[in-house]
Amino acid sequence: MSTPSPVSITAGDGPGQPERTPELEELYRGFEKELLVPLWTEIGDLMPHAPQSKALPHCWRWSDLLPLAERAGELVPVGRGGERRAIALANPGLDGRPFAAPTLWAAIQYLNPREDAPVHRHTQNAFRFVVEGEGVWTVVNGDPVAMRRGDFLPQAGWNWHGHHNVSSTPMAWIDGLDIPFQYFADSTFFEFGPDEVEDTSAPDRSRSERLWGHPGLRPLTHLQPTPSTPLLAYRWEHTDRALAEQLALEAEGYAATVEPGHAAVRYTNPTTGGDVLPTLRTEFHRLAPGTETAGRREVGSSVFQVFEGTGEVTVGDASWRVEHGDMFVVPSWQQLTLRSEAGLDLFRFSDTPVLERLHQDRVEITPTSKENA
Ligand code: GTQ
Ligand code: FE2
Repeated sequence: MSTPSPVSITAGDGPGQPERTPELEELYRGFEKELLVPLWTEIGDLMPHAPQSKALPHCWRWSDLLPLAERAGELVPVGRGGERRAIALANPGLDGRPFAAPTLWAAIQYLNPREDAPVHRHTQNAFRFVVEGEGVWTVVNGDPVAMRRGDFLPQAGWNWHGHHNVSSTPMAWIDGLDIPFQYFADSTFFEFGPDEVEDTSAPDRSRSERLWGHPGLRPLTHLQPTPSTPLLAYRWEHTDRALAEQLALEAEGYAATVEPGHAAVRYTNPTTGGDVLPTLRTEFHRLAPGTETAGRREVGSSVFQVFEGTGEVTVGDASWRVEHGDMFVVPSWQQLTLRSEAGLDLFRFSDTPVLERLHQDRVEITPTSKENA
């Protein structure tokens, strides 16, 4: 008996479809046997008029994520093989795969007091964002980097890294990686390092911050651009102040925000001014109280985490009231509108650098109804 063909062709009835005759069915069975697929039965799915993401808008609540991560902290050890106590957000439109969007991995990771996540490296680009807590140092190529509330910690592909909780309290944070993109591109390599994080010191500032963390100042020993940022921590105090100053300048009569009441910054690579990582764009957005953004849709996917405040988020046909820690996904070409109540702080990451480099980026802004009226 021959193995069944993985190809299955369904005759359609729409425009441009041939008449369904026994001869046609026989032709289609011939295609299936020879592993051939005609364009005319697939064109609507493969070449839509605009992106039709299989991913769905979805919001994961911090009040659901954190208790489950805590329970995993009780039941699941961290060690060689499993590597990380990281729990990925699985988009409901993507067949249960651990992908928040077709290109993006987003996870909550959890470390108990004095626990070590073993050293490894991989081609996938990664970052951590800390919505609350402290006590973990991520050790990147031997450089221990403190992780504290509001900090953004990029970690480019192929750098050795492990995490170490030096404190007496557990800590949770979120990870973003380009795992799905590299999975579909078949570009992934992975290596184990030592089983234990070697440098368990806990310096206040990493060597990378001591070299690179001075605004507008570049060491003359490092003038070559690097594809990923050499700065391993972007501290909350800087992000917070940059956003506060944008809103203050706007209030003082300078048009310093991206739109009224909406301040935003992008984390950048100090050697290029471009994105911190080759495949991931990361930003922080702050809406002043009672602000509504214009509707925005763009090619590519993004994931947000609410840092502080409350508001209402609309993505395509979905709408949620969001608060601290909640995470939501905006699939490609779905319109996003944000409304703050008493203010809203949001961390965002997206696959935009990939799309820009391939010249597939596109953005469409729809003014809010208030401005229309
Ligand atoms: O912390 O090194 O969420 O390698 C997924 C893969 C975290 C990590 C994730 C990883 C890591
Ligand atoms: Fe990793």
